[in-house]
Amino acid sequence: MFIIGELINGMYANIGRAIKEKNKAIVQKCALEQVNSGADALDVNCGPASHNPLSDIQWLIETIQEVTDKPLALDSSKIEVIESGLKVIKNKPIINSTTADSQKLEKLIPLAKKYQAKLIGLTISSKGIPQNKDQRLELAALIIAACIDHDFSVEDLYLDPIVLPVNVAQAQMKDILESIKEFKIISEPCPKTIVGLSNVSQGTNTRSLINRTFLVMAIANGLDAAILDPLDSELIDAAITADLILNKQIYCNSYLQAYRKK
Ligand code: THG
Repeated sequence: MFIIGELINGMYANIGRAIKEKNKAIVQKCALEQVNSGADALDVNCGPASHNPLSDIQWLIETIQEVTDKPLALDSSKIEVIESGLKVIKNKPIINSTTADSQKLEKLIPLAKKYQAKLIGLTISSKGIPQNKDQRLELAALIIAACIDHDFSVEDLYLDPIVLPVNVAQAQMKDILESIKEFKIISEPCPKTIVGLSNVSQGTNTRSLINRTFLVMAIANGLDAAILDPLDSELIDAAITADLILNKQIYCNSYLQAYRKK
């Protein structure tokens, strides 16, 4: 499981304040804690309150790159913010994200090629969030077709079915999980899959348990990557154990210690 730490997001009060006050220490501590807990990459999002997202994203990236060389996922719905971030990123970037809308695909796929970035494709369009599995697969096929048209490797594409909170979209959970499995059979070579895990538990009072249970079910459906809170050690242990049960790691009595990434 490829783990992208979600905590550098201006939506969190401490990070929002750090961006405003240009407090490097808070951002750098958050980056290192996530990496030391097993994050393979870090999501970077200025948050909805940023007045200067083009410069804020560059400040965040440069601040994080002073303490770690892990890949960074540029998380913004604005193409200009992603483009601004790409200019200062050192290691192989992850673009988070494009939608299935042609005006986004036509700009972001060439940018991903230019910067040799991985690309996250949300199965969403200007018509809104899909209501079922078929709509998700239709949007996934549009994104894959655009990648093929631009000669962008589908293996560098991570399709995201859009995870919704279980307390508002309970009837869709099964479709979301099945989409993860079926995205893989749309094309050969097949795309990778990713979710924003914490969405599933928003507004509930058993967040950690819901996150952990959904993650294990998604891994059973073939999930490749997740944006999540790596400081939740029970969540990380569940992901390691799910990989073990799927025979991706060799069992030993101390497998948790052995496979926790340092
Ligand atoms: N897919 C992709 N990228 C994404 C998402 C996705 N990026 C953003 C988001 N979804 C993933 N990141 C988060 C980060 C935090 C929370 C949820 C998802 C979260 N935050 C607390 C809340 O809203 O309750 C905030 C708590 C606080 O303010 O302190 O749950 O789906 N590709």
